[in-house]
Amino acid sequence: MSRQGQYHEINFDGLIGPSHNYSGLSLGNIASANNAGAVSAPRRAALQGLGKMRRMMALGLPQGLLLPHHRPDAGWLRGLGFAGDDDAVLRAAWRQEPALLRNAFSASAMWTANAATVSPAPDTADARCHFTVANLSTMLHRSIEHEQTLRQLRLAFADERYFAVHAALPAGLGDEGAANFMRLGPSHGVRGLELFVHGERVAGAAFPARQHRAASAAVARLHGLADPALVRQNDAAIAAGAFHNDVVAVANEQVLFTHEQAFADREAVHRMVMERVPGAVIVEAPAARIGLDLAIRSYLFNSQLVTLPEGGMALILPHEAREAPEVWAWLEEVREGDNPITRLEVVDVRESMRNGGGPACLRLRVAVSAEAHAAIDPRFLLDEKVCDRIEAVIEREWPERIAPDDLGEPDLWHRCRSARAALLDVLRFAPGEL
Ligand code: SUG
Repeated sequence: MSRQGQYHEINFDGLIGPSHNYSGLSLGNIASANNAGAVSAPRRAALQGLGKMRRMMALGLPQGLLLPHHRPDAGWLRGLGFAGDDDAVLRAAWRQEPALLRNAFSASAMWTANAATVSPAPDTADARCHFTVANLSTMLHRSIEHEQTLRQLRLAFADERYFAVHAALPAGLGDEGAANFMRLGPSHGVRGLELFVHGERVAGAAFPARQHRAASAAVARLHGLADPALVRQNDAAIAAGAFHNDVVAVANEQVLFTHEQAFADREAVHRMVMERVPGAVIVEAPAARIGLDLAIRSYLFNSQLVTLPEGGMALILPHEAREAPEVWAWLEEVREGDNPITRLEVVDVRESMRNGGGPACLRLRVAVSAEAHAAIDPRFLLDEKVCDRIEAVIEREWPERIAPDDLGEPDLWHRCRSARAALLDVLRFAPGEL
């Protein structure tokens, strides 16, 4: 097994696409429902996302990116029987089935925590880093993503000496990727405990359980994990709007940062973590101090918990957590307390937040050795110069605002297409490569 010091984590953020809008497509996602029909600001959204990536780099952390998908996806609509060239397809869909066009328009691929589940090499039977693309089959607009995600991941992580990228599971098994997955271990470079969190169908429940147990088990088998843990999410958390587990818990190395009501059997999860993770630290928000509703409104658990190069860990939190006084007071106690969290960093990702996507939703974590890092397609890795180039494209090409009725406008369709093409060009992807 590789030595632990050589391993580090790269966060691959989804760049927020030019079609970002508020269509209220996600049942069980309260922010998405509350903002349905609002006017979005794609340019501001993408700049906020890029700003977060720059903040991570300023902390000395490597940063990657995944690209917006082709939207509106006329090809998908063609598969639903609309015919002709792209404009004809989109026009007919808008006239006959506007709900389908809204699905084909979604920029939801930005939330790359849902792109795939990733098991780093120290955990897997063949000592390669394994990815399984998430099928996202519970939500129609998200079920469109997996083909383009697979293409990107197979390109970025093409080197089969280090990486294995599995296609999405069959649609009947709901799989939402790393948003329902945590890895705990003394460091990124030694075998860890991989914890898969699923929901169960509950009669009469208002919201769906998006991650199915059988899907988690299949991913664990595909990745060749020795002893994965399959843990049930608390029904009350799903009912309160925690449509993914990463809305109520996040882990990094030996630390589990969680809400008291995240899991169906809290004691069993805590016991397992303490037994199986050397030096484990559980930082838990008591429900009496931070109720589930407040946790979900402020998204404090949808923060990125990252190891800092100088030692210690930082929580990368959304502004909404800073603005809730009870939440911030508790977070300050955590920072001062006896645990590895030494820094609280607040980022503005409000445009994404209004669709239920906080800092942690916007990134896919990939822990790699130095050699595996060097084998990643460099076009998916960022430095300040590349960020500058991306920023210029966003400023020039991304729409400033999208109102609900704009989705039927050919000008917007063309603009979304040409903006993405300009981005791919600047990042040196050949036309048709993605
Ligand atoms: O799947 N929102 C996303 C938010 C995903 C958040 N990801 C994590 N928790 N990791 C979702 O519900 C809203 C789209 C709309 O309503 O237009 C949306 O898809």
